[in-house]
Amino acid sequence: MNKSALITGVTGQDGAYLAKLLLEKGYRVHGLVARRSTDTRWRLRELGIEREINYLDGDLADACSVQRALLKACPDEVYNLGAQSFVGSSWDQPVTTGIVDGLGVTHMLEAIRQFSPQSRFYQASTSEMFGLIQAERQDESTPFYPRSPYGVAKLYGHWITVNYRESFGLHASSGILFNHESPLRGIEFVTRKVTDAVARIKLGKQRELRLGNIDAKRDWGFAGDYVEAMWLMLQQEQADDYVVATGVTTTVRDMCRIAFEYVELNYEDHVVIDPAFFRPAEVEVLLGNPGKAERMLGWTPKTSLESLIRMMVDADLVRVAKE
Ligand code: NAP
Ligand code: F7E
Repeated sequence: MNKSALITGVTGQDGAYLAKLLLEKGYRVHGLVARRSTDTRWRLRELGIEREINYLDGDLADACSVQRALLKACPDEVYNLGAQSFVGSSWDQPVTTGIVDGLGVTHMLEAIRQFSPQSRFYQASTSEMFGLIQAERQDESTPFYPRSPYGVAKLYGHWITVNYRESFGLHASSGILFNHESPLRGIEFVTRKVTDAVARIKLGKQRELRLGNIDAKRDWGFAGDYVEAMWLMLQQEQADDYVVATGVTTTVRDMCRIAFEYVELNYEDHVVIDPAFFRPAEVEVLLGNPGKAERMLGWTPKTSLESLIRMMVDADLVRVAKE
């Protein structure tokens, strides 16, 4: 019999790529979708899978809705990707971020414990938990030091996942994923903000790009590669925690240079530094060590930052030209 999966955050970047991967593997895919007044399925449409998902109404902040969705889906695997995922907004909406990204994980785990303890569980943890880094290269044993309400909420989500695994024997794994991007990335995140602006500037629809701290460094990978690591974690006999990263870190400045140079422009002619985009507390540098994922899961990143940025600029050139 084919396996089934419940994905929270199925309309997000990772949810869309993961749904596609699981559908290709023959899974029946259920997606928890919170009620919104606007259409949020554009990513699933772009991947051509909008009609292949069974949508279940529910919000991670609402424990009853999560339980109901789990009972309807009876999934072999649950991927908890739903979150308020934008670090910048987490200072403006700290309580919502805490409820959805922190307590929402407990809602999922508690529903699994009570109604579906055989379901395997994946928690979308994050390199933001390392924040003010305590080691030059961060791995599974590096102490955490979050620097935003988002990072703090996700740290709760991470530890409650570990705790339910140790307390109740649930097959619950936490993927500590470093930044991963794609043409389906939300426009508020810096890579997509840059590639969208590059396309607009190239096509004469915009002149400047306003950014914050371009000296920040990130370990950027491709979302399509990273969802494979999520799936691999749930195929292991034992649940565990894994860092997923490329092992290469780059400044926002150099990422801009790559994007602008691809269309024969110079970023220095267009980027304007705007204090409005600086954060109350910054994560200056992140650099992951994916050694454990490589050894235990046989996972390696396949996409360089250069090809990722080229892929994103190409997609944005097509989108902007169509407007
Ligand atoms: P994303 O594009 O922002 O998607 C987030 C998803 O969560 C959307 O489908 C959103 O639904 C849904 N959601 C938001 N609030 C919800 C609620 N209250 N109840 C149910 N669903 C809700 O994020 P992503 O980049 O795909 O990331 C997926 C997960 O990985 C997130 O948990 C994120 O924090 C984590 N993560 C991401 C990265 C990264 O670099 N991308 C790295 C590490 C960890 P709507 O579309 O309706 O808003
Ligand atoms: O910022 C700097 C900003 O918003 C990256 C989420 O997926 O990855 C993501 O969080 C860096 C930061 O991603 C602008 O200050 C400069 O240093 O693209 P971002 P993030 O905050 O790293 C982690 C792993 C997650 O878990 C999150 O869910 O870029 N930066 N100027 C800027 N950032 C933005 N957004 N906009 C700017 O204008």
